[in-house]
Amino acid sequence: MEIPFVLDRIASAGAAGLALERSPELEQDIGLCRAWGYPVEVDGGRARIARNEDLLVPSWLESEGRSVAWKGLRVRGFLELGSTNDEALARVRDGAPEGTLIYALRQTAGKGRMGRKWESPAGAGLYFTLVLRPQQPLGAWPVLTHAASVALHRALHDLKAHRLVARDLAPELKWPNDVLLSGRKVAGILLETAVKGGIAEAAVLGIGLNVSPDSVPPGLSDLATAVECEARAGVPRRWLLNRILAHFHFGYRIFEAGRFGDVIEQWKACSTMWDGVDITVNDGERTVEAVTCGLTGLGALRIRNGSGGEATLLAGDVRIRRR
Ligand code: BT5
Repeated sequence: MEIPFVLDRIASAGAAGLALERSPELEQDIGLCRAWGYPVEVDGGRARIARNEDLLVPSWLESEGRSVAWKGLRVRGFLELGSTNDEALARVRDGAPEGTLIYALRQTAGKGRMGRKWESPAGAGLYFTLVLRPQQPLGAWPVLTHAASVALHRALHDLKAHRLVARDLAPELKWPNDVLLSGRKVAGILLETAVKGGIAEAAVLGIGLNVSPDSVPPGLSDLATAVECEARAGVPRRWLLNRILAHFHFGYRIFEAGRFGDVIEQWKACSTMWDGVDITVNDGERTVEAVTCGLTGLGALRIRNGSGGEATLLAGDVRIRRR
């Protein structure tokens, strides 16, 4: 269900507020916005919403995102969706341009890789997907996951640099698509390709980031964490999303310039697990023990097994073995 349009109208009216022509539909829409956490005030026949850095209002995100980076940003906000990636794929089929951003306050069927689930409770995290129409060859598109990981890493660093939190969160990247805080997963990335007539026409880049403690799946507290758990402070979601978009835009320009190796070097600078680390790797079929020995120029993981044989992994699940 899309966020009622009246929220954007109220948000755009600023402190003066929006003069209301009262109707049952309008009352219902304002009630819905409030129920989903938007503190709309109605006073003297005018509706207002106080601006802060946390609220995910489509028009605010669109104007802020356009001013920092994505000139063509088009934001569609949903209270609830199955999956923002699925919505983005559907919109690609209808011709959605690059820079279309879909976000939801809650996902009921958030997707991980290989048919897994991404738990996405209401208002607790950031769940969003960006439509991209890369000009680079399809074989290089996986590098977009690395660019997104770097963007998340930098945005999390910014929290301390901009004094929004007192603690350095020390984010760490784990191949291929995880962002960790204190060794636990705080964000995941799902890159999917939209194919039309056998030709890849767009990439949809989905990101799930746990922000408040409620976003950590109850059964996964050993493996997962949230930004606010690590920061021990409240963290404004829209500010964070804007930082992620700005950093990703920077990385995407490097990608579109064909400088894939530069993106991979940036990724390596944010991770300690890509060289000389004992891992267990599952490639979907079997699990083996190995040692990491670098990344290829397109971000595939090089590994060496116990008998000295080397292999290159394009996808898979990696666990770090502590000696
Ligand atoms: C991922 O998959 O990490 C990709 C997650 C991408 C989610 C975003 S949200 C917006 C967009 N729309 C979508 O539908 N998806 C994207 P994978 O590496 O396969 O990890 C999935 C595994 O992470 C699950 O099997 C759980 O073990 C764990 N997990 C599920 N929910 C989690 C959460 N909220 N926080 C941390 N771990 C979680």
